[in-house]
Amino acid sequence: MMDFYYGSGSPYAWRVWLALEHKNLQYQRINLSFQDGDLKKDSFLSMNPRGKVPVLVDGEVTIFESSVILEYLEDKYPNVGANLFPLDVEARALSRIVINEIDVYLDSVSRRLLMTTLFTPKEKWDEAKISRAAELLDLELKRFDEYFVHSYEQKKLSAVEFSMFPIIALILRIEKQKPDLGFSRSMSSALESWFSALKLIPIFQTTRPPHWG
Ligand SMILES: N[C@@H](CCC(=O)N[C@@H](CS)C(=O)NCC(=O)O)C(=O)O
Repeated sequence: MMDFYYGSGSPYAWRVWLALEHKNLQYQRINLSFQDGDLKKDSFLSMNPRGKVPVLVDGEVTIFESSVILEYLEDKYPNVGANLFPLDVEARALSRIVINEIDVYLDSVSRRLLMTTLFTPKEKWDEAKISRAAELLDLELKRFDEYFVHSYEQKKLSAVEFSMFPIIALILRIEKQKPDLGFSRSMSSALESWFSALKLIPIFQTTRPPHWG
């Protein structure tokens, strides 16, 4: 049985949880507390020296970095449950490109919005910084529009959807705290249809962080 270390509300841990469910693998979920400093304890740092979730322990092997965990699960358990990546080599490379773009480009702008809003006390919010972060995020998301259309039309459920969905859910959660962000109003129809369709699928509902409501 694998041990899956996560923290509730982490979009990167959420993607791994979705993948474990999608592949129907047996695992034990270990919920760590950010507030209690669980991620900075020696026992956890010995698994991931960066002190970040998710971490997956599978027998003798310890893996961190969520996108690598997704690849590991697919490589190690290719015939268990549903696939996380297309079998075709070219299509697989295209999936990896999108996940890499999420991790490198979308991650940095979504973190910028997170840091200037949820991770800053409300009385210290700097409206100019928040608008700039929202603007950059909007621009970055537009780059994925073609993928949203394709995924929606093909009814795709793969590592790419599992990587992107938690980030969009987090952005919408930020907007709940700051409704004038207007993110849901400016969402492209491609993104909106894609997100609304995935939201109805049971694994996206059962794995949603409970404190997000
Ligand atoms: N690139 C990493 C990002 C992981 C990450 O940033 N995890 C955050 C939660 S979303 C974390 O554990 N933060 C705790 C900290 O930095 O102290 C991955 O994909 O696994």
